[in-house]
Amino acid sequence: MTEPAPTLRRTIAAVTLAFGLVTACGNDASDSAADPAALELGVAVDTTDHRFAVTVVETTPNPLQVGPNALSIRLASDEGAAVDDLTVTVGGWMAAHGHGTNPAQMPMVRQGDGVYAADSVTLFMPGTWTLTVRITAADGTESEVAFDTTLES
Ligand SMILES: [Cu+2]
Repeated sequence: MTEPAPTLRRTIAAVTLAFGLVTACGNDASDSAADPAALELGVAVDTTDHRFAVTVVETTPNPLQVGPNALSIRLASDEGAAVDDLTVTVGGWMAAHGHGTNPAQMPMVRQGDGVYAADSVTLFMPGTWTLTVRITAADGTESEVAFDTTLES
């Protein structure tokens, strides 16, 4: 038995290392791939104007599915206080296909304690949807936040 030449040993070591990295990444990818359409729950995301913090409370089902979905969110001021006097809508858009939900935006109904809910957001095909929550404050100003989600067929 002859030992592999030093260069070959280095190559083997490099390949083993690379394979290990790929495997580690692959595990991460498959973890998220298991829930391709799951929105991150309980994490506050600022509206683009930083006026409100928007937290997805729950989706039904979770992950989201092709077809009707229920969605609830909590809206807070930038100081963290629940805000209940807002007009809120949600809609979906598929940028890759240039079409959206019908209607484009649908109302989210006030539940109290800053929570607003829509019970039938119909995402009618697999692929990546951008869900946009549009918030109209009592003074008429509009704020927006968007969440991307990819639905499998
Ligand atoms: Cu589409």
